[in-house]
Amino acid sequence: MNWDGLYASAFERIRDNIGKVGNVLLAYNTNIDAIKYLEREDLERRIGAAGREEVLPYSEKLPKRIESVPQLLGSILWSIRRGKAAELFVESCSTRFYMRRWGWDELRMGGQVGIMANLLGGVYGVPVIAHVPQLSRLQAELFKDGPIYVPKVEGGKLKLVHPKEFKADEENCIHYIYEFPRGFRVFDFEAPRENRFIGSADDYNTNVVIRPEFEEHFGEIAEKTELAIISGLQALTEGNYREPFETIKEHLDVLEGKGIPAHLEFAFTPDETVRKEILGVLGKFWSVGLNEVELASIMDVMGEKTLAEKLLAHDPVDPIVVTKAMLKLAEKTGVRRIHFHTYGYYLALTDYRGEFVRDALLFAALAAAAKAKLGDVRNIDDVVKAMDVPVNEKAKGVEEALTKEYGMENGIAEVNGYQLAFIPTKIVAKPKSTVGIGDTISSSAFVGEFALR
Ligand code: 8BR
Repeated sequence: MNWDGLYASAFERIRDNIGKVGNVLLAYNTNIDAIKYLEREDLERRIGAAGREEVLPYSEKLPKRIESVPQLLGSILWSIRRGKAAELFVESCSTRFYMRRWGWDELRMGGQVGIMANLLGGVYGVPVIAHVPQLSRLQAELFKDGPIYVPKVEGGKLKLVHPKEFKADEENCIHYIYEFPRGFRVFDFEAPRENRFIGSADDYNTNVVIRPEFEEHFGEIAEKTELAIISGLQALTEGNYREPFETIKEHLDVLEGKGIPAHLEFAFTPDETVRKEILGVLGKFWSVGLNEVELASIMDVMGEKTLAEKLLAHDPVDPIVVTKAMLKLAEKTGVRRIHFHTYGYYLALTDYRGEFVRDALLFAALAAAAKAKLGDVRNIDDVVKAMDVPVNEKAKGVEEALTKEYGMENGIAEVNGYQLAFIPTKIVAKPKSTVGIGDTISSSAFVGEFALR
């Protein structure tokens, strides 16, 4: 297969047609990521000042949430000792103030909506309407220039303005990211691999607080919308999901009623009750995007334990198992498109047919590779700079398995009344950044598909 030829032509056609795509509604999560690169002396001094005996117990067992400075420092140590990521909600305002004074080395756009708004609006020039739970000055500055809009109501009238023009001086939703490299030492501990601990000083995204403009004027916002991408439901828990879920269901009904295709970006959702609720509304979506861990977690709540285990048993992930899981999900929920991505390849199962589905996946993989290679993608022409990244060799076996099992040709097969599209991805050997790659992949493929229709 001449994948590089297909890559090049998919990119060109999407670049030439992406200008046709109208407003994309993005809801609900946007925040500020504040990155702090940990330093040994600084951290040891802080632990000493907070009291070593107070701090150390939390490096053995994480608290449920952070209510004090020793809990914060202990949780950071917990991550360092294991080389594992963890994320906790920071409850106390004095600890939030402590983090704020500790400071950061870098600020980045956070939350799937924020990341996708900057990619679609700021890089591709596709107009987006974004839900930003709180628009502080710091948050506004993280938006790129371009056709990115937030709804603003003035004198009862709805206007669309760039986030920098919103000027409402709202609260900061900051996710403090404490990063450490492999081999990082504090006292006698040494990090077995690089990772991060995240303390979320954010009451809005964690509860999916929906802005009044979106509660009161959603019909009008939807009127201006051509496509929608929904994300951020992963933060909900059994304790807080009911209220936002009511509004979200209303929003989905409005979108469905107007025939606006909506994509759900299904990030890992630790709470099982919430995962079941999401499964219950999946049929209202046109499309869903997920990786192997997320697909396995859905199989789990569908009672498909064997499939869930098999999904996580092989590297690269067994594509026949993935296809079976996607079929189960599509048949159970009625969702029309499932986009699966893993390290090395993507699949899309759709209840409609056409090479444009595969070509949109190729565009997304090129965008992901460009992001990994360059760190920041400034405009759509930067995406093509990833053409020289080689197509993943390991995906050859995946392609062969799909050809043998389903008679796949040119990355397309017919399976149980659905079309299955496959592509091998381009993998950057030494990525500059992998933050937000999943969001880049899903939004590029979804929007790319509609550019080709
Ligand atoms: P998730 O965080 O949603 O799993 O998305 C990450 C995706 O990024 C993976 O599925 C993989 O396809 C892609 N990816 C990663 Br991780 N590293 C990459 C790299 N170095 N080059 C290209 N794609 C990469």
